Amino acid sequence: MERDMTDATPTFAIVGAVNHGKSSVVSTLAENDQVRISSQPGETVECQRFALHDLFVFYDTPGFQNAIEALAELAPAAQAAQAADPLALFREFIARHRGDDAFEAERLLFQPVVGGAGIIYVVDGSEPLLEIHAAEMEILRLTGQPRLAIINRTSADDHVQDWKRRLGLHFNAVREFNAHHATFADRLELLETLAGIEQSWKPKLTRAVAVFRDEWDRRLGECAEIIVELLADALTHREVADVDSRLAGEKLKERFVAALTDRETRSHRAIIKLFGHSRVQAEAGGQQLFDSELFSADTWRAFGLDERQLVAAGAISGAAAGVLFDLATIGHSIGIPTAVGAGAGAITAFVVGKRRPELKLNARWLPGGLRLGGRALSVGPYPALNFPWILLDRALGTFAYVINRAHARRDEATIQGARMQATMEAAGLSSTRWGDTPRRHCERIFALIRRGKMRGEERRDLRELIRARLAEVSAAKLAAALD
Ligand SMILES: Nc1nc2c(ncn2[C@@H]2O[C@H](COP(=O)(O)OP(=O)(O)O)[C@@H](O)[C@H]2O)c(=O)[nH]1
Ligand SMILES: [Mg+2]
Repeated sequence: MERDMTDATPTFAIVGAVNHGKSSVVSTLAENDQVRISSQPGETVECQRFALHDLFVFYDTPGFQNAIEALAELAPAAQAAQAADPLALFREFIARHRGDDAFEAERLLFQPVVGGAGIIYVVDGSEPLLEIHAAEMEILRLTGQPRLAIINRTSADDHVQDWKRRLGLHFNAVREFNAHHATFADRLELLETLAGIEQSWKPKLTRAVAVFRDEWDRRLGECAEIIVELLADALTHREVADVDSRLAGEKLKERFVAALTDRETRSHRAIIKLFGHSRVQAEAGGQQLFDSELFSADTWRAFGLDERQLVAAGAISGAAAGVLFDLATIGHSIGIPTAVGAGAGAITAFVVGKRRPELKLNARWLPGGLRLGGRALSVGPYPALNFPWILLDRALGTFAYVINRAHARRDEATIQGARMQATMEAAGLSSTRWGDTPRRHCERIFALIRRGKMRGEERRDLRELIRARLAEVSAAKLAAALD
């Protein structure tokens, strides 16, 4: 590590009392859900290094062990030295106590600091401020290194005001930060605060913050790409079987549903991974990612467009996609007045509403066939108007879940689709809330996908439309609603 921060990656030692949430803060800031967190005090026994995209380095430390005695030794030395090189005192302290069990934690904690690291002091605002904490703060002040204090809370008890008063005397900045509920915006804000605590570090840190922001945009773009690929595959998927094979129609439909379900799960897993989560499940115990599956009646009621929007979507894609609907049958069964006349798609949407249309089994000659020129049974592509919107809503729900889950969480989770949808709906983020213009634009692209005619240009448009939605979701604070 360099003393001079102008070239080195901005580095911070996370220090504080044992069990005040140091490792949790590191985990959330570094987007790393593998940081060791324990309810057993004193579990962190060495400094561990974690990097955030090679832009910031954080050292998780064991915390203080013997702050009062360490201060008794350091304070008179500091006074004698008149702060010529404050870190020299700490280097001497480390050398003097080599092999000394009484100051093992302090030795480890001072190590990155004497190497030039800035200090992030984590305190638990639900614990009372004690004399020992005052000693810790004083030691940190003696280092002369830039210092940020973070007030985290591990329970509802509230001593935050006491902490704030005291921390304000010893630190360049004091911020509240909830290690379990921090969003991207919260993390960004904290990194920006770090950039402001020391003038000479500012250019480097400001650059790192800007690159981190770009990195986030890049991931939103990648996530949008995952969703575009899902839509392109799902809207064109077809299961085919030889008519002579024993694969009955129902079996073929099952195979179709299973293939699309599996395709969706793969995308959701990719999204979960993109945001660095390994404790969030795309499926649990063989069940689907969502408690109600992609093709369940509940899903079709809750997700996607509303009736009015479906009629509009039908007018766009019915005409454009050339999807053939069994108009005669539908017309007869409910007696649609001919005056509806908004195109086949609109009528289908009108009739079907938000119910899931049945999968149709086709027996036909396929060009080339399964065997050359053979007759084949097929299921799909699935023309239901709401299908892409349901896929979109569910993917956005998964995205919203993972970006609002702090990496400090150590519980295993399975995403609850219906709950995500309710949260998104309440926050105005579900697809029913899209403006008419982007929705129509999407609808036209969906129609092109279904006809196998999406070109690079439209693909890019779709990606940008989805990316804009992701940006909107990422700006919303949903973390507390997801617990
Ligand atoms: N509810 C809640 N618990 C937290 C939070 N931060 C830490 N904890 C818990 O407090 C305990 C100690 O956290 P840890 O990060 O290991 O503290 P350290 O010893 O300072 O590294 C663990 O059981 C954490 O799960 C928080 O923001 N909310
Ligand atoms: Mg720890």
